[in-house]
Amino acid sequence: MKVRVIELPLDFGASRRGSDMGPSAIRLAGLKQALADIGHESEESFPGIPVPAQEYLEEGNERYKYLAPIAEACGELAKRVEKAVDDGVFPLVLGGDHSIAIGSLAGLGSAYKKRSKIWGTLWVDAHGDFNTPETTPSGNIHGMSLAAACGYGREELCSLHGNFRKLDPRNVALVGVRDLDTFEKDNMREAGVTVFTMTEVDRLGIAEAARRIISFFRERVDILHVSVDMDAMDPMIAPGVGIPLTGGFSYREVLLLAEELGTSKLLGSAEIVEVNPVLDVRNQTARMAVEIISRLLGGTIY
Ligand code: NNH
Ligand code: MN
Ligand code: MN
Ligand code: MN
Repeated sequence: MKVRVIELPLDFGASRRGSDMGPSAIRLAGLKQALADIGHESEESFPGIPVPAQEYLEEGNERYKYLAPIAEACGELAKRVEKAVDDGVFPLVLGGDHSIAIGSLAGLGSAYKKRSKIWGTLWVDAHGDFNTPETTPSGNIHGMSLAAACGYGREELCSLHGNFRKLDPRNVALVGVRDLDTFEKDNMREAGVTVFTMTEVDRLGIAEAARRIISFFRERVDILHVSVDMDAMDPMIAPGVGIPLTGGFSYREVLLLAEELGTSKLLGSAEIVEVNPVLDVRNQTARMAVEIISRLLGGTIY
């Protein structure tokens, strides 16, 4: 299968700078070779999506900072992701902070709607990213991206790339979650997303949790997107993220989950975000990202 790498080096959806360097760190960590090693040809989506530097932008409203430039870049990302599905290649989106998922999910929503395919999303993240401008504690749009794709939040984001709800929240599951804001939880309950908490992972073990996650999607959808925020991992293995939060996935847990997803035949697209080389140690987090991508795309140990 051909993989099309689509990069969106945008970091102003978050308050820590630096995730705009994520895509080049992931390339440097050997992405192309890793894909070739498991038998995938890869190509890049050229020319890159133009992104202004944060220093030259107006922050705008403090409840949804940098809304206009985020919407613009995400609109371009949505087109490219939709085109990749249309071209029959596997879209692999590299961020950037997690606000870029608004573009990926809009592109996928549009591509699958015209094919009448039912699709879902697995959100691998320490956070829910289910705030709205009313509930956000920070005004950072990376904390609102999943909500926007499910139709909650600013019109500019919800109606990006087509005036319809891109993703049905009943076909959304989150895993890795260990830090939700109070009112964000209310939003999630109202929307009806499913959360596999870290407590459940602890109780069941990752193998059984992965089995349940995969059957959740098998029962509901034709095709699955996975969006991986590197802060789902424990900071021991992924220190290069904006908000490192203790108690995340271990190296072996995340690779097992990725491998089970990779062999499930459900995956139609993937996205890796929040690799922040400014905060990283010897590019460790980008190398971890490459290992995760390799398993998601069907790479196995033997
Ligand atoms: N929930 C917080 C907010 O809305 C933090 C979100 N930060 C993330 N999300 N890194 O993945 O601002
Ligand atoms: Mn996130
Ligand atoms: Mn997060
Ligand atoms: Mn938080």
